[in-house]
Amino acid sequence: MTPTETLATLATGLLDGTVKIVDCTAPLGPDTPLLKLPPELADDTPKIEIHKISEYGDRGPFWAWNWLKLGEHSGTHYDAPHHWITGKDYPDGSTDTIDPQNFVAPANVIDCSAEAAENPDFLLTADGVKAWEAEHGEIKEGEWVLMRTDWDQYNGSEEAFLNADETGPHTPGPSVDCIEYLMSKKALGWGTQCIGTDAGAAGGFEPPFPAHNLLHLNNRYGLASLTNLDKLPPKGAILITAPLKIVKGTGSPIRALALVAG
Ligand code: 23J
Ligand code: MN
Repeated sequence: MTPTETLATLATGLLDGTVKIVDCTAPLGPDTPLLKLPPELADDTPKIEIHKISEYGDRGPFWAWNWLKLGEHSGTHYDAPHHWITGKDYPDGSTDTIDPQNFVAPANVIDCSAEAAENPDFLLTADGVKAWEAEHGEIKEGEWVLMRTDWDQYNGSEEAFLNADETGPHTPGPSVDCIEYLMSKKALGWGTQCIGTDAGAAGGFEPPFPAHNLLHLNNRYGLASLTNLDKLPPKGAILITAPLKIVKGTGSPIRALALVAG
């Protein structure tokens, strides 16, 4: 098939509904859960504010519009290499300089929902990824790897979503060797359904926050607070994840969309 024919086939599938769009995005608003860091570190991303400018009234009779107050790392969002010290010097590492070819890519979805239900501190390891590959096929260069935990079921409550107690947050994520392995496979990046790409306990790992550290060291990307991964096949979905073109941005809320065969 020529590329033109490939796109024509896709166009037909989009129009006749045999290619479906799954929305992998959480609602973005005042109730969106936000990250909490230990007290000695700044985490003053404000709660999202949506301010009405006017709504068809005296202040603008024919239109409605709002202005927003929100942090880059709010809700379903994209982590750019510039977010982490290990990725700070990439000239193509901020939201305005990443090659947009990277914003549409195949997704591998690793189902860890049973393990996460059993143990909120569950870590996916390199061996776990290799076992998944033995069943579903190899992860290839330039593809996303998404950790399905069904954690989106808690997204409506910040307390449940962060799942913190006096010992810190308890949310699933990747082990250090998991991300090392994915970088050796030249994956495009790593996505999760939790507040960030790293596990809740990852501040105490070596290196701390290995998903952030190693993804961005390798000029690769992260996705957080994804939803509806239970509606994606293990392989075969195409993920669209375009950050806003924020000048020198370290990340951005996104509308994460998956194309799936319906
Ligand atoms: C800063 C420090 C630690 C973390 C994060 C940000 C995120 O999760 C994020 O949104 O990138 S863990
Ligand atoms: Mn982030």
